[in-house]
Amino acid sequence: MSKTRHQEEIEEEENLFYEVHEVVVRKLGHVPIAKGDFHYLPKKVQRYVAKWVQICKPRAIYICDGSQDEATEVIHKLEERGMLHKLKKYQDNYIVRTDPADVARVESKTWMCTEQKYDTVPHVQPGVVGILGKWISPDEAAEHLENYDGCMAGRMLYVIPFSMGPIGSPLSKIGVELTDSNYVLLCMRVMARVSNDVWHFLREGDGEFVRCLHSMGCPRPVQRKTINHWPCNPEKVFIGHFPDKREICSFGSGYGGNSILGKKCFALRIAGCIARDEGWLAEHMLIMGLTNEKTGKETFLAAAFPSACGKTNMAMLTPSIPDYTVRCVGDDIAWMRFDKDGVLHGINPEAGFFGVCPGTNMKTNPNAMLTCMKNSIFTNVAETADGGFFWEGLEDETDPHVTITDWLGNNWRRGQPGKAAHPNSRFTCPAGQCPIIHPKWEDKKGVPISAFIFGGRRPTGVPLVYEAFSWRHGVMIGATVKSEATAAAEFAGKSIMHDPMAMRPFLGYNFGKYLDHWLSLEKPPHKLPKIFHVNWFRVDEEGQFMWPGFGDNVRVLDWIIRRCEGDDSIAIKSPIGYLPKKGSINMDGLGKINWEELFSLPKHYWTSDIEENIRFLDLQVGEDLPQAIRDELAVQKKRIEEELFADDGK
Ligand code: OXD
Ligand code: MN
Repeated sequence: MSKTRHQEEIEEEENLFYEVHEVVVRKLGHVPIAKGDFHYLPKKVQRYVAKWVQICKPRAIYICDGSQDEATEVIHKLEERGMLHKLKKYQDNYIVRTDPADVARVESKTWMCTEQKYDTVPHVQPGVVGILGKWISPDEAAEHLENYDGCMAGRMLYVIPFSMGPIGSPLSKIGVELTDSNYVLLCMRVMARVSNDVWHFLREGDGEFVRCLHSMGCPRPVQRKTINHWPCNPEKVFIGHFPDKREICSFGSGYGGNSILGKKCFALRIAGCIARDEGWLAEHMLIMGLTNEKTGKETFLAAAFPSACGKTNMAMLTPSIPDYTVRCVGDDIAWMRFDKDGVLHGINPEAGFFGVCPGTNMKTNPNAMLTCMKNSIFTNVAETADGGFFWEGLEDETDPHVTITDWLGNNWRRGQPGKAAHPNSRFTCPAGQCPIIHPKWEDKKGVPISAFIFGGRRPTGVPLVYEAFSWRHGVMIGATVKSEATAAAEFAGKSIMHDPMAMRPFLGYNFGKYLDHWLSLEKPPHKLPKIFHVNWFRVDEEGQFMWPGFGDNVRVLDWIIRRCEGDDSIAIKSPIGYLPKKGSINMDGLGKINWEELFSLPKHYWTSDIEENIRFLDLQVGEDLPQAIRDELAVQKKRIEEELFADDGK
């Protein structure tokens, strides 16, 4: 196979480096090392750092070691500057307000850069604007990269060694992030494993690491007025991924998903490409373990939901029935590989939770609340005068007389129009603090996964739960995931959007090839997880939720687990998959639940839904759509036409 331009660039740099190593180090010599020993870094890392130091021109280099002293030093600096302050109600919790122009992932400025366009995006039908991945040519990307010239002038460059996944696990991967934002450093310390040990590991292993460059894009003296001590450059935001080079270059935004590069950029988009090449899966999934209290048997489930559908709530749910103990392995991303016996094992590559605050409270997610009582960072939340955090959903847990300052720094009164906290305000907290964190959450082998669950916010038509007939049918169900739009990205409103496999914003390569990759996993000795679809969000004619959700979702998970154990007596065949037989989900103590409505399949809904799905995939994936998925869609359409009766759904 011929080398891509990116691979050639890497090799060229490599050769050059050995020749000019001394020069590189001498050049660095103009830029003082504020902390750490540059010569101690593996050679490849030295070269990577040297390259960007020469371009970005920081005032000094700070090589992070992950120690507590390091965090204390940075926190003090930021406190002095006024960017961050302590929430004195808790232990070592801090609040940060961003520039209001920098509050979410910017999907319109997030690109994958490959030489061949169709490596990144599918062949959409003529005239169609593709929504599954965004491609940028190397030439266009090069123009954006020009913005890095001098972008760190007057600022410190932090070199952050990190591991996604437990250091040393065969399922883990190493990254090095270069950033001029100390807020990003603080968040990376929570969300990834930042440690000096990474250097040893790189030296002992294959030396491969994902290159992660981040700049706020505000060299000193600043050109743009800094708001809330939050430098950013919204006009020039660029989140570029270079899968051939295993490199990410992020510019202009300090917000989480754009800047904490271990997360969406590395652990989903770049890792997705690595997973395709190496035969594993990097997915937007939580992992949870449920132990049956009677039998002691534990089952691990991985669930994919579009952003802001309550993944964090589900990952650490408090069961409303005593039958199960739930423990959390991860709330957002799963890396999974089949072992030699064909069992799929998953790890959570992250070390922390970066959760949406509004809606989180002691009723909806007590475990998340307890996780973030210390050592956490709160971004764009409101603050109470007694040093607490506040956001929509905490009304009943907050002194009604306390004064509140909203996320913009203004006085805020309950009941006034507008939100106290930004809808995408976040807590960043160490996963290890979660009261129900699984003892194996850092197990290097990972945990065995029995089922995949897809879901979305689907107010109409979609039943509480159904099960795929087969792996292929399940992949088709995943490919047609849809949900109401979210505040986690820049979109507004409540339209239903396609979000295939809950991966739409996080796809690292052509979605048709991604489906091929999933389908290719159906081979010996792989023991494939069963696939389910759930919908906690169906509403009745009055617009009321038909299912209580939250801790009661365990009742649905119980049905799923019994299906995984092979209980055939609890399912009935329907045109869209297996549905629970009436009464097979434990509804004890729930009051009035309208089973018929909750599981109804209105013919008009499913007819237009399947037609819309076929159209969507045809327009958006075109010739790249695997034939197996086309076939699954066609037979599902036929089943809907032939087996659903018009009066089935009221
Ligand atoms: C997130 C998301 O996890 O947007 O932040 O999915
Ligand atoms: Mn997510």
